[in-house]
Amino acid sequence: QKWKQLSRLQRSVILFLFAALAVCGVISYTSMGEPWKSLANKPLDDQRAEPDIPGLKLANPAVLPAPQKADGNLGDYPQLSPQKPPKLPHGRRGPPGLQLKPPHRNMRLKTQHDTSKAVEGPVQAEKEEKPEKSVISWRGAVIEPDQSPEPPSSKMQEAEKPSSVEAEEQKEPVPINQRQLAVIEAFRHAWRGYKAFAWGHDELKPLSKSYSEWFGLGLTLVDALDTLWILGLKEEFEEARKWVANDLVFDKNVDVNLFESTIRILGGLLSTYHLSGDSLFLEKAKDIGNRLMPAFRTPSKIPYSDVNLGRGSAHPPRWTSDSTVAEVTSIQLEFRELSRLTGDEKFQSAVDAVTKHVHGLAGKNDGLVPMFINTNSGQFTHLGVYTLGARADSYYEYLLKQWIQGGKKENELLEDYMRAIEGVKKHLLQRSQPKKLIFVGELAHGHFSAKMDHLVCFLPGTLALGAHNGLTADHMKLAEALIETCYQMYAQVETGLSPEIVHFNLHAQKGHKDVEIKPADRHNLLRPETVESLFYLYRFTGDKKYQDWGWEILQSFNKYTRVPTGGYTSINNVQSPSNPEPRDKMESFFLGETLKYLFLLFSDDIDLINLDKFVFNTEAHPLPIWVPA
Ligand code: DMJ
Repeated sequence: QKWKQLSRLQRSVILFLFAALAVCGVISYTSMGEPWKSLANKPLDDQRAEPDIPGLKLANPAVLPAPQKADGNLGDYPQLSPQKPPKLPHGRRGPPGLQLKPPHRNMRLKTQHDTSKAVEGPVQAEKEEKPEKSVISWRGAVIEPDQSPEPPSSKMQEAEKPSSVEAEEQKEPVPINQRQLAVIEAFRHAWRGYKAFAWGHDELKPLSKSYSEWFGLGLTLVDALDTLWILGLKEEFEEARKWVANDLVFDKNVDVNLFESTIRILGGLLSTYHLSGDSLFLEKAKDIGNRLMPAFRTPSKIPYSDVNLGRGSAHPPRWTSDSTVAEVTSIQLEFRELSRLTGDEKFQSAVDAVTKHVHGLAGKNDGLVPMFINTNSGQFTHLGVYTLGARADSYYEYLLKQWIQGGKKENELLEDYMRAIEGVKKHLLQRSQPKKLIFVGELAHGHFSAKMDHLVCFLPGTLALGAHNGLTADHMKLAEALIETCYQMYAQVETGLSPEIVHFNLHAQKGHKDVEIKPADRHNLLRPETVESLFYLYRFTGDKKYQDWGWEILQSFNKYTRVPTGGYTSINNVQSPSNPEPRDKMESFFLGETLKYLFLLFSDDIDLINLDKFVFNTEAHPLPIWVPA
């Protein structure tokens, strides 16, 4: 009525004002754009003096996803149906302002469809958003300037305190697709063998229908706990839980390797605690964590490689007083998380001292580290050899991942990571012939070697994770190039499976492929690194070729490593499809990592272990990213 009473002129003025306001709104919205993208796309050197970028927001707080429901016909692999492209997380924000939800005590297994508990949706959560803080940048990375690290004890209060807010988003369940079902089928087949012939022992020997012991701690079972949870295998999980409750005992006169037991057992228990909320797993994690601490009692505080869990004594390997660099620098995510959960600072203090010491150590070559470190002197030894493969690999991975875990505040970690990647670019990258694949070689006393371990294939995933977290976009480009190379390490081989080590051809020769394999290197241990990187690349790009490559790899595993009576086996000869020479051993990381990453790679649900909320340890056990203070 009032509108009708206005004169034509008055109406025109009002309409004009509305139109002007709308235009201003559109202009200011589009000019804001996505500030982290423009930052990330600048060349590295241009980014050093990047001004503050207000409004830039980093990691989302951790929340705990419900497990996937797994059912359906597992017996065959029907024709693949096209999948919807994933919602890419680049521009996506999780519900901000939510607290880290401590898992419920005695929580029962939940399925994705179990939404009976109160949940806070994104709209409500939006209201709780804290005012955003300004950021500074360092060589292409974004850093929160005013958040000093908190002592673990106060974080523990936060982690253990029950929260009134359920930190779960209410969302439509994403159905399990055919490729995921094929992974579940493979897992069940492997589990069947383990259960029948190796239950409670470290590794299945599927051909001899027996087992091998390494630490005598049910390694495969513990390593596989969170995979069972993520794949939604409830019955198997309950059975395994019972074994942990009744039979997993660490008070044993047994020598274990500090690194291996940390990443596989401590890491596996911590992530299972976070996913399931069952305090049994935290209790077990505390127990083994305490028993591993004697390893740090060395003159230099660089830990020994071996610890006796029952006796509380530790020692280096018999032939040396050196430890491996990757081993002493890739236990940090787990020990830091244990401190946060228990409130006991000693775990974090011990590993942070190692990180700090290595940060300041001489003997690096443009951020690249040697492979050994002496536990008496604390100095690097065997100087002059640099690799991203065995004995150094996860040093680089944990620099980035600790930085992410801690909320991107610990600048020295980032500094070392960025410097190391520059070192890789400067000293270790080369192109092969004929396909001109970019690969990561090795440097020995100034001489380049075109050798690349399969282990190096963790790098594309790590680079992509860094780029996703605001680091320079050329890391993503390198990640894309390197994952192509890792894929070719499978595709160019007769069985479609990568050998342990390849040598790349630097010169084109008639009839030769890029990849050469020496007889001593042609085994395959069911390793995860390539499918791990495929998972990250797919999550961050949505390019389905990465899923297709992973699918090819799964089929090759099924064709050449599957043992009919249950389980999968390492093989000796990836170049012989007629006789790949089974080794009669299923490594625990096949269940802990390889099949888990394949399952996640085939999923289009970015909340199935959301990478803005969780960071995977080097054994594929997801740990929460700490909530910024
Ligand atoms: C695993 O134990 C871990 O991924 C580690 O970082 C490297 N070796 C194996 C898998 O290849």
